[in-house]
Amino acid sequence: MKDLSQIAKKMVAPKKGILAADESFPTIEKRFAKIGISSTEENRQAYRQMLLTSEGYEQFISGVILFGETLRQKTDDGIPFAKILEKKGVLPGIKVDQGAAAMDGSSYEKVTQGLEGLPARLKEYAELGAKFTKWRAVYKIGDNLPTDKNILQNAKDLAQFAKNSQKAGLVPIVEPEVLMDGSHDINSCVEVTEKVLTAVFSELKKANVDLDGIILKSNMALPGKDFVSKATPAEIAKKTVELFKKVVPKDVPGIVFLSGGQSEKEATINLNEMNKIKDFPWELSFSYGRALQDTAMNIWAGKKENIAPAQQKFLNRAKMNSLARSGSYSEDLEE
Ligand code: 5MM
Repeated sequence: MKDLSQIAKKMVAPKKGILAADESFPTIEKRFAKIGISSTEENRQAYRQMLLTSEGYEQFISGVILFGETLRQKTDDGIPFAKILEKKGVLPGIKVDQGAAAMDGSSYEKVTQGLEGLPARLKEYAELGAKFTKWRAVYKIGDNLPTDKNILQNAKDLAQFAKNSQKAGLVPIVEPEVLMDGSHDINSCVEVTEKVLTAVFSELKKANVDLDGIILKSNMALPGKDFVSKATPAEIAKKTVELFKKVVPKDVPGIVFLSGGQSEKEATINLNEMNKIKDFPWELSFSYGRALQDTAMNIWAGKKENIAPAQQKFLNRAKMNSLARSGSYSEDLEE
């Protein structure tokens, strides 16, 4: 357990955050479609190679969440991606859920899949060099949604995932994501997130998961994408920290945010605003996917000649978020 707690602390080390590069096949296909390239194994390897072999991001990034395929892939020179990360002192992690499926045939609510055969997969991932794992559950806010039944089922499964990961010597990133989809206000997001996190921590406790050996990955308190107005960074920060203080035990070493559809800058500004508050017991960090990759991916666009400028953009985004870890970011520092 001491090892798990040390890894967890390293994952949320000051000034650093986690890159989420664990897009599943359907998600990477969607992202690549936007830049006009097809999701072939070759393109996925080339893209992840561009990101993972970038120089200098290890100053700002403590770990990378990979997709199963990527953990088994190598650079053009035959070096496994996990080794590239290891050499940089960056922890390799792995998404172990197998996506979300409709709950009881309902098209509205989803339950994350992947518990079957999980111990065997975890063993293999640890052998391939993974140090941590991730499992994401998703909740949509709507009329009477999410239901208690859905919240409970996802919480139980997150706890089983976390317990199994710890047994395999891997630090679980527990990710219940309340989606930004919809026209709800920020208070509805606070209410649902609080309910979801309460259920998650209750199930983690029942499953005897060691809280100092997990990382929580959460959404921020935000109004829905289609709500009439945006919230200010100060309001987002205040409401998010207040809600965490009610439900996240202080033994948890860190909370990392997903960006969930915020722009790159919004995600950085909001994290910065949170870290200005300072009065909380955990590290508050980032584990962004889109908010670390969007510009870099657009510039790369599948072309070799764009690798260097794309890497530069990735490095810059990682640096801006690193500054936000201590509340030292300001927009005039942007390139
Ligand atoms: C990178 O996206 C991850 C994988 O999602 P799928 O299983 O749907 O392909 C996702 O879990 C991600 O780690 C988090 O949601 C954070 O990503 P964003 O883009 O929200 O920061």
